[in-house]
Amino acid sequence: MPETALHANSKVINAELSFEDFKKIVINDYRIGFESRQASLIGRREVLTGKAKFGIFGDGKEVAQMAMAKAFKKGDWRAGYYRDQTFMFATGMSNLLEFFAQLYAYPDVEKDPASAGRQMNCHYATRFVNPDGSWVNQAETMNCSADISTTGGHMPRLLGLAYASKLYRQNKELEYLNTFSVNGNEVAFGSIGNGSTSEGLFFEAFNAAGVLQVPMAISVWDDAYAISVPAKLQTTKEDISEILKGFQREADTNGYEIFKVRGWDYVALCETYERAITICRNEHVPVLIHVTEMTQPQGHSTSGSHERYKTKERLAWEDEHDCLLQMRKWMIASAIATEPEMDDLEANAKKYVRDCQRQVWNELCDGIRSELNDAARLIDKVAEHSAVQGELNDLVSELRECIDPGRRDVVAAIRKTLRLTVKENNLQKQQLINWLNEESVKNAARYNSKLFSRSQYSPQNVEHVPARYYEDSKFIDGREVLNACFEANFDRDKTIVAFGEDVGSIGDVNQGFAGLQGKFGDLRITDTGIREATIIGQGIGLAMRGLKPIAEIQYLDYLLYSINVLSDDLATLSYRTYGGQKAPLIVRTRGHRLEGIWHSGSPLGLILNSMRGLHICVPRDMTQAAGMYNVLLRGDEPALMIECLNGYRLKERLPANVGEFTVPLGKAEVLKYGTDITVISYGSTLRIVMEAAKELEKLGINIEVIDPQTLYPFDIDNVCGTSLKKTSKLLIVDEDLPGAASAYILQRVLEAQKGYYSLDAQPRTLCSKEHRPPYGSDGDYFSKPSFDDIIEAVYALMNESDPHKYPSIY
Ligand SMILES: Cc1ncc(C[n+]2csc(CCOP(=O)(O)OP(=O)(O)O)c2C)c(N)n1
Ligand SMILES: [Mg+2]
Repeated sequence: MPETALHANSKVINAELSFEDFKKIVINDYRIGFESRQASLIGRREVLTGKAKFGIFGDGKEVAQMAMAKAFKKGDWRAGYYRDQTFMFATGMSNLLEFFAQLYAYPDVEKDPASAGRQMNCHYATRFVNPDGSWVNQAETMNCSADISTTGGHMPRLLGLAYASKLYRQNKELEYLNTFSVNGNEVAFGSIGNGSTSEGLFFEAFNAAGVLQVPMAISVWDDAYAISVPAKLQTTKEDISEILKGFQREADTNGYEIFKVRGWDYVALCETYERAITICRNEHVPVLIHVTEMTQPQGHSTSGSHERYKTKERLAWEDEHDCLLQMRKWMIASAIATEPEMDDLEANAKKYVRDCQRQVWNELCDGIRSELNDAARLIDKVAEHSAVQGELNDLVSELRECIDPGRRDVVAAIRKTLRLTVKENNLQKQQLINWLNEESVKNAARYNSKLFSRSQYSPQNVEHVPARYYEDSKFIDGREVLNACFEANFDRDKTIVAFGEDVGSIGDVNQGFAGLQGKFGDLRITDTGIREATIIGQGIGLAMRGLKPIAEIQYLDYLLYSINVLSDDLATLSYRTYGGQKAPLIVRTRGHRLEGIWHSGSPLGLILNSMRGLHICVPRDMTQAAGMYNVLLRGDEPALMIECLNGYRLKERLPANVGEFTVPLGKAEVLKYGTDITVISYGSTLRIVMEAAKELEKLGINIEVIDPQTLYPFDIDNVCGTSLKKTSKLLIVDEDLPGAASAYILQRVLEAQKGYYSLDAQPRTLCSKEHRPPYGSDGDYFSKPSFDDIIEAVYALMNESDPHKYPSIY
């Protein structure tokens, strides 16, 4: 029996609520919890019998989630993890049909609105972007940001979702955005497992929310384990709320309200959530609700069994403290329901969940069966006139006998048919090919689409406006060009905010935002702590909630401290929700050559390989950067902007339309026309390439220099490939490691643009050394492509093709 009896003054029994009404509410809660449990039990069976691939469920966590759901309102947000099915059912943000659809990887957004079959089961999301790319009215809906599988990986985003409420409450200029917020009265609910609180991201986000004082309610579901690893090996004192006590706010400090409650105590849970969320919502104070004594009736996931690592005593304790069992006992003891009534409810719930499961499975199978039958009929027709009729008949029989066929079985059978009949002039084959082509389009939409929004609001659709200069246009420092661009955009669009280390008061370390905090206020241009991962998360949350954030990472070298968030969360967002969510965040940073192991990084290979789903902008100067910002600030897709660290004080001409002109993404530019060699480079090295080009002319060599400007997308008009047709020789000058970004560029130019067919010499890359560049100018000279290196690399190519005209230098 729960120790917590129903207190006479309990808020669960509201004075205005009759006992009958109260009973109905409790019984309904129990029904939701029990259905959720059945879903877990059936779900596990579906995996073990092979219909689903993997299962991880929320059994043992049901009661706390019903209580949490009671405090969750329209306009609120969730960022949580895979245990939250009961909460999702109780709020109506998901249901049993969707639960099973995702379990079976049903690739249909109507069936699995969270991910269209792309995510593992129990990865939740609501759709807050309409099919035309516009936002839904988030103030009128309950909102769930899309889960990711990395435990703790959602914490930075949770911070951002909560921070948006602070901006909506405090910045009166945003009041008109009432489809995103009602005066910032929303709470961002987070959930995390006890084990995952060991992650750095948890602590970083936890501290930041305490500093920022945002309405973030973080629930820790504590079942004393993280797969097999017990609390003793996870958490100091085995108790997360105990060790976080220093965050408790006091009369004259900021901080948290911290609550601790047992996961099987329905009444205490309801009371705790009501109290905690009221404080969080009204006072904009983050709260921690540590829910202890939770269980895992089926163990961690379908990957193993917990009998392997839990003692008999622990397993017996878990049986006894199963939250639904405890709630049931309490309901009977409190005369809320009789035992037969409970039996009845449970029997109905079991049947209902089973019916839902069967319905989804049958619908999925019917769809695939009908495709299979189409394909089988077409293969039969090919077989009628084929020399390999027997083999084809066997293939069709095998296909028809498939027990749980997938689309891969259907498509593989067709592809095999085409291979087997490759030398036959069989007229029936064309129908098969046509059918396969049609299915390929559908399968590409199912499995390979929506890496970017590509909606009407995509930066690709932002109108091209050339930069305008007058005769008296001034030459000013590059940083001042950026500063003017930011000022114009902040004036134009009240939703734009910028934040990062040293961005606020001094206007960033290179003064791109200098003076702008004074003009636009510290809610729009804001300093943050040193916490790269949550700076990105802050941006993701704001961007999801209709604001236009520029999140600054002080130097490119420090992007690594946020790469998990960029790669796992931001880059996958559109894809993993099938375009149902977006976060048009601009990540601003500066990099390439300066001096020192952590101040001269250019790890574009790493970035390109981990951030597909973001535009990667590598402008050669601040004017080009400004033109790209003008595009991105008007678009709805995320991007990383890498400014040239050594370019802020170089003189550039200020465009008259500095806040409006655009540099389209993916448009390569020929900086110098030439005939002998195509040289592709980007960012800071371009200046050196251009100097080298002058010297090379003295040696009788005329190079063509191309700046792709963005590495993703890369040169969409094939400027590089076209240049190669003229020069037939290729050199890539890249500050990244050998075989890193340059390998990517080679793939784009030689394979995608078919540049290979234009070559008459081996393509070359000139990169940095494999170590990071040491400090000092000599370190730079001997580590990164230098003026001399470029000249010699170009010359060597010419020497190779005509040693008489270009005799060897050495
Ligand atoms: C970053 C990361 N590391 C490891 C894993 C593998 N993993 C998945 S669940 C899990 C245990 C999580 O335990 P806990 O946070 O206590 O949550 P519970 O499953 O117990 O509710 C681990 C280690 C992961 N998904 N992500
Ligand atoms: Mg756990």
